[in-house]
Amino acid sequence: MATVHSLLELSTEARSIWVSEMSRPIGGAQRLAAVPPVTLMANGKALSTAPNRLGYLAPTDASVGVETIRDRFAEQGYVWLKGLLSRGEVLDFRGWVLSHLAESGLLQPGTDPSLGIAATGTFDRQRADRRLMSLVRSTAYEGFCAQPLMSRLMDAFVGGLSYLHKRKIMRFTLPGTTVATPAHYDLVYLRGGTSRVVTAWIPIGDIPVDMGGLVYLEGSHAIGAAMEARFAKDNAGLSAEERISAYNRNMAEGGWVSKDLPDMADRFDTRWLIADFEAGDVVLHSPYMIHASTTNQSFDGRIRLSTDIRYQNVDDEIDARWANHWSLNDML
Ligand SMILES: O=C(O)CCC(=O)C(=O)O
Ligand SMILES: [Fe+2]
Repeated sequence: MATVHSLLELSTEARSIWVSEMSRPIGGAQRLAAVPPVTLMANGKALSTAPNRLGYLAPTDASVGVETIRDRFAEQGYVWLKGLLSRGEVLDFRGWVLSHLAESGLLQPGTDPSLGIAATGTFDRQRADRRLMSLVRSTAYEGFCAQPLMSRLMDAFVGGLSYLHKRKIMRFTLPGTTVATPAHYDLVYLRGGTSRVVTAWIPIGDIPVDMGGLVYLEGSHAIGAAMEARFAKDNAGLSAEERISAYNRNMAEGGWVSKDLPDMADRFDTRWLIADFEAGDVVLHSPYMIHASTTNQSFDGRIRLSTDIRYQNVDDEIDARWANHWSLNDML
C-alpha cells in the first residue's frame, strides 16, 4: 500500500517532471530572494529563508487578457491577479462579514469591523462557527463570489459557461494562533468529476505575509499531477465511493500531503512562494498545485479572512458531493 509518505519518498517520476518544468524560465520573472518581515511558521516549523527555499509569487496584471492568464496558469500552476476586484467593495464585504461574526466577541470592542482587529480576550468559537455556516449560505456572499467580474473572467477562462460549485469555503484565522492549512492539492477533495477545475482564492482584506496567506510550492503542479496518477493506480481496486475519497486508506489523514512545509521544499528541492496579498486580488490555482498556509502573526492583531471557491466548465462532469453548502463536518 502506498502511503502519502512513501509517495514523497519515491516520487522520482514527479521529480523528473518537475525538473523539466523548472528548467524553463517562468514568465520571465526575476528570481528574488524573499525576505519576510517575520519568521514564517506552519505547524510548529519555521520556513527556511534560503534563496533556494523561499521566493515571491509572480504577480499578473488583471488586465492582461485571458490568453495570457491561461498561459501563465498552465506554466506556473497559479495566476496571482492584482487588483481584479474593487478594493473598496472587498473591504466593505470584509466589514459586513466581520460585523456578522462580531456577536461571538471576536472583534476588539469599539473598532471598525472592516479592520478586523481581534479581541484580546476569549470569544465564543461555537457561535462564530455557526454564524460562518450561515454566512456561506447568504445571498450577499453568493453575490460576492458570482459578481460579474468573476463570472466574466471564469467564463472566458473555462472557454464556455462557468459553473461555481455550491460548496464554497470562507475562513477566518485569528492572530497569534497556530492554525495553518496543511500542504495539499485540491483535486484530492474534488475527484468525483472533471479534473478541469480551477480554484479562486480571494483575500477578503489585505493579507500581508505576516498574516499567513497562502503559500505555493513552486512548480508543484507537476508533482501533484504525478501524485494523482499514482493515487489513481493505487485506488483502482477500491469501491467507487472510496476511490474518490480524500480519506481513503491510501491517503494521509485528512487527505493532505504534508504538514512539514520546510521538509517538502527540501524533498523537492524547490521554494515556497509567498506574497503580500491585497484586497482586490484574486489567485487562481490548478487542482494539482500544492499550497498551504502559514500562521497569522499579524503585527497589528488583524483577523485573516479569505474565501476559496471552485469553478469549472458547466458541461464537464460535476462532482455531486460539492453540490451542497459547506459544513464544518461534511468530511470532504
Ligand atoms: O485559505 C487557506 O488557508 C486554504 C485555502 C485553500 O486550500 C485553497 O484555496 O484551495
Ligand atoms: Fe486548497
